[in-house]
Amino acid sequence: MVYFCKQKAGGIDVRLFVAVDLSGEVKAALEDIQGQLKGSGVHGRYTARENLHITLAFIGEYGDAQAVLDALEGVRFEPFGLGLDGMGSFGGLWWAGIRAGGGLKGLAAQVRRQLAMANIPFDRKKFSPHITLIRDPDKQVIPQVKIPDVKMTVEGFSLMLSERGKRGMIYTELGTVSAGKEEETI
Ligand code: 3AM
Repeated sequence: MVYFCKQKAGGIDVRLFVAVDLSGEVKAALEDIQGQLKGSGVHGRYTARENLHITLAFIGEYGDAQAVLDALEGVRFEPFGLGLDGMGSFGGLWWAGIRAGGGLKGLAAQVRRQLAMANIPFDRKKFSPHITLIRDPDKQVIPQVKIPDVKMTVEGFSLMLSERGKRGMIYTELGTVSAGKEEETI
């Protein structure tokens, strides 16, 4: 586990979630899709490039980020590949789908198991792998888009802090867990 922001990892309640960060290439492909949506006249709250991620578990307001980091440290996984796979929606939230074999679901399951074992509350809704591209689009139907053929290897995941900024959400990595390693030093 690498800790990035120790000063933010304790004390008052903060909004937390666990996520896989995406490679520059995958983010560029997602921006390409967002560009196609914009080109089709879709307006709404597009996810900023730096906020594109895959949520593994949503914890919400919680006071002890250090305890969460400690729990996540117990997750063991091997690197796995993922690619993009079409688009879908949860009501007014449009997302890019993910093709990842069992690796991603296995990782989410393990993350959630570790949180549960440490009595850290999280949203128990079934994991549905997605990357949010836009919220509150002003159209009902997703236009036809071409999904770029990109792939990346997931080598780690992070505990994220979510804060409301003047221009939208600001996500900050509090720590990261790497694949295939017993112990990590800074
Ligand atoms: O962008 P995605 O969908 O991956 O939607 C929020 C975002 O996920 C989700 O947590 C991620 C970081 O904010 N989220 C926010 N509030 C939530 C809630 N009350 C939530 N997920 C479940 N329950």
